[in-house]
Amino acid sequence: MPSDIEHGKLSPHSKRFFPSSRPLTGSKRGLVRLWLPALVVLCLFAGFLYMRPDEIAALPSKIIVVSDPVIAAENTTTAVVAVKLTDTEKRDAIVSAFKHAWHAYETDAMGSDEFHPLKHVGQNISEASGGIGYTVVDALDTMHIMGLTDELERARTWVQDKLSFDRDGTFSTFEVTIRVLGGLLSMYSFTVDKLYLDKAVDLADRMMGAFETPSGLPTPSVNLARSVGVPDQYAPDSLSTAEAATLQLEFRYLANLTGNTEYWYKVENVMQVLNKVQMSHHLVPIHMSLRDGTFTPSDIRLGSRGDSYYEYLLKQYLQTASTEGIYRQMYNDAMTGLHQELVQKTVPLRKTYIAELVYQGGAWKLSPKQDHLVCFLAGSLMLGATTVGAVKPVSVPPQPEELSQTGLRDWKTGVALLETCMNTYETATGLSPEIVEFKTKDDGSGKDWFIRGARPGGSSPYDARYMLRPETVESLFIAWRLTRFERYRNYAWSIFSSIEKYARIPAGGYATVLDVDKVPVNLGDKQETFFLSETLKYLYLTFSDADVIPLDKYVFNTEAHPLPIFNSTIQPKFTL
Ligand code: DMJ
Repeated sequence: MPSDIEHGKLSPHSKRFFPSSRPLTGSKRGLVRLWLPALVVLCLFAGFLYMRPDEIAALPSKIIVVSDPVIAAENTTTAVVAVKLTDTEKRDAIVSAFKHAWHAYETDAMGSDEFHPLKHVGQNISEASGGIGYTVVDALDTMHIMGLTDELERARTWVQDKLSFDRDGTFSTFEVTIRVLGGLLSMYSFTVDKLYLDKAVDLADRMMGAFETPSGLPTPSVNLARSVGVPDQYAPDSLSTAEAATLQLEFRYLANLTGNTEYWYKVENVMQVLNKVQMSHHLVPIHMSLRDGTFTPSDIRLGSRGDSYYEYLLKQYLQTASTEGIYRQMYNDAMTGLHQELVQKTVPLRKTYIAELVYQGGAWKLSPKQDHLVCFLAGSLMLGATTVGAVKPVSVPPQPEELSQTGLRDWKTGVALLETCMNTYETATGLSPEIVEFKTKDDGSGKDWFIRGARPGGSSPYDARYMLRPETVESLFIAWRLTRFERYRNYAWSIFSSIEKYARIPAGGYATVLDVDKVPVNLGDKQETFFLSETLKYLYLTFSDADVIPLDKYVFNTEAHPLPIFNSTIQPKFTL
């Protein structure tokens, strides 16, 4: 059904809202059918204003229709009107959750890389050498965005007085980049406080040794005190593809800030190496060789070790104001490969999911398994559709004629995948498992996914856990921003409510739910740092106004640290 209200105006073409100016000659029944729904909406709206006078100030200047014009042609959604942007009450509830998580960490483990909220203790990644501020730095910009000035001041003091990267231990090149370097750079972009830039430069300089390999691909780990790369002890030639290709936003932004081209060219070279060994479908196996930069025969997936390669193709293009066509091309090619090889539908209910290609016995075989991690792709596809896939300025929500054929394709897949991701939250706790498998045959049970190894009364398989992951709320945030459909806020709120109900520890902090289908829950003793940097930030932004970190001014790194879009002062070497 096409929208009757567009961008705050009643469409002049809408007979429903603007019946002909000729005198009405139809029957009374027809008249009632025309005006009754409008009257009901008006009464509800008046009632809303009466009940919530405080919200009047928060009303947007426009009334926004919430039916997806791209999907509407297929008649799958119902229009709902969203009447406000900031939802103060829900946003404040998310801030309270952040404080509950942060204060527990601050009390029991301040400065430790990781936090075990049940034991009330912290732990460093490299115990021998000391911590590098994983949790503190990962959480800084969320505090800044939420306006938590006291907490932020204390955290800044810790960064100033205690944070040191002179650590003679082994640290993941990828994790340190996305969490610590990304967090520092995001804070610098918001505050222009030199403390954060100086720390970022110190850290980046110590990481440069990771790129000293025959191929130029970085070693998976790095010793920060010695600035030397550390190969994997069991597979010294091997590196995860996503880990090599998820450093670029951070190092490129730092290069642009400082003028130090070395940061830029080291990570750009990784993309050149990757591009040289592209397969015909432009999807990437999850392992590479440090020696010669080729792919090692291995699984192909949008989940662990593959995911953010695709995310950063799009975001590298967006980061430099859509000027580097090479990334646009690589992204488009990869999304076409994705649709040809991996986009699948479940058999009973025809839900869209992203399968994996498992490498076995010398060949790739399709497997109907999907990590929770894959749910980032829903929002990524929608963001890509409205940028790379746009043929003219895109409305909110996007109109079909504004998108190219591939843009339309990606939008529809993103919307459908997000619904599937939400289906995986239909569990006893309302939380999604780490990994699901989709049914390829109808077993008559009315459900089209399951958790491998889960049996009634049996012990909980690893796949059944929810570890406070952000990917679905990340996609809901993007979907909300690009459409303003209340449906996405409702989904986000239901996930947040389940986290509150089942993952919150009354004494402080949040923990992993070990089995999403078991109530009462058993908790695993870890509050992941991405809960503070990603999950709660995306939830907060979903209930905030759209001009808080606007999507046309920032790219979020894969750990949800916003980095500004900029016009590069550095001449790229990797071009079309
Ligand atoms: C985060 O550390 C990042 O989003 C990363 O890209 C993969 N997943 C975790 C959170 O689930």
